[in-house]
Amino acid sequence: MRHRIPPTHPRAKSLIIREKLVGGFSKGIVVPEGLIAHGRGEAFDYLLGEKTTKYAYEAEIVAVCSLLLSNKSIISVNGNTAALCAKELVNLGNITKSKIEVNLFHKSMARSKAIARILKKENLGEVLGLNTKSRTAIKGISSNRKYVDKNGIMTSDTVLVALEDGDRTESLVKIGKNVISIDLNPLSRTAIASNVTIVDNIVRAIPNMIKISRELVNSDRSYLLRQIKNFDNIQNMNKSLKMMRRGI
Ligand code: PTJ
Repeated sequence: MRHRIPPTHPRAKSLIIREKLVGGFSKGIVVPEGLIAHGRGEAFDYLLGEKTTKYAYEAEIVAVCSLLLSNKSIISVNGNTAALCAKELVNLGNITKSKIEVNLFHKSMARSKAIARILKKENLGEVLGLNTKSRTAIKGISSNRKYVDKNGIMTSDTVLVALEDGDRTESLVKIGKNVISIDLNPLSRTAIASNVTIVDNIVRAIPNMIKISRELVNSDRSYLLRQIKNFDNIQNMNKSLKMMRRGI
């Protein structure tokens, strides 16, 4: 870490997250745009009281049920998510048997390799998204996010995305993927287009989902399906929005 954050500082948690991103930027993992994106997320998080709401937790339960029920689930990793919670993403992937694919908006092979290195350091066996031979493109996406792995996102049934742009989320849903997103902005196109939207900070959402996965991994399929059936994503997002209004 570049700067030591005094643990007694009232904003210590938030400052440590910033330092992680700045560290990720120095190592070539995070793009400058990622720092700006984080600032937007922080503003929404402030309105939530920087806590996981009960609605976000409900969405996290449903997201885990979807991952556990999927035949081929994939966690999509970008610069910010790798810098903030590489270890936890690998952990969640292991428990839910989800593969991990690097997918970047601001694409660069050097950055993909740097992200793959930190995932491997967390003992991830296979990192998808780097092999140009198995690369294919999703139609209808103008950005470099369209490039996905034939053996990963392209042939998956469920995709977990975080800090994502709306274009790819909409396209993934259009081609029949079940999309789970983690996005602090409940008004974003990603949040609106997703099948399950988690309005929470990724640094809280992923550890919560690890805990939930451990609790649910041996549950009956019928129990998992029931949780999904009883969930209304739009209603849940509106409740998060109401909490933010109350925050103001
Ligand atoms: O590493 P790359 O090249 O793939 O680029 C990643 C960024 C983040 C730059 C790119 O995906 C981007 O520009 O994202 P957007 O369109 O700014 O969207 C990011 C969304 O994530 C916004 O709605 C933010 O509110 C939200 N967000 C930011 N930080 C967090 C967050 N959501 C959850 N947890 C956060 N920590």
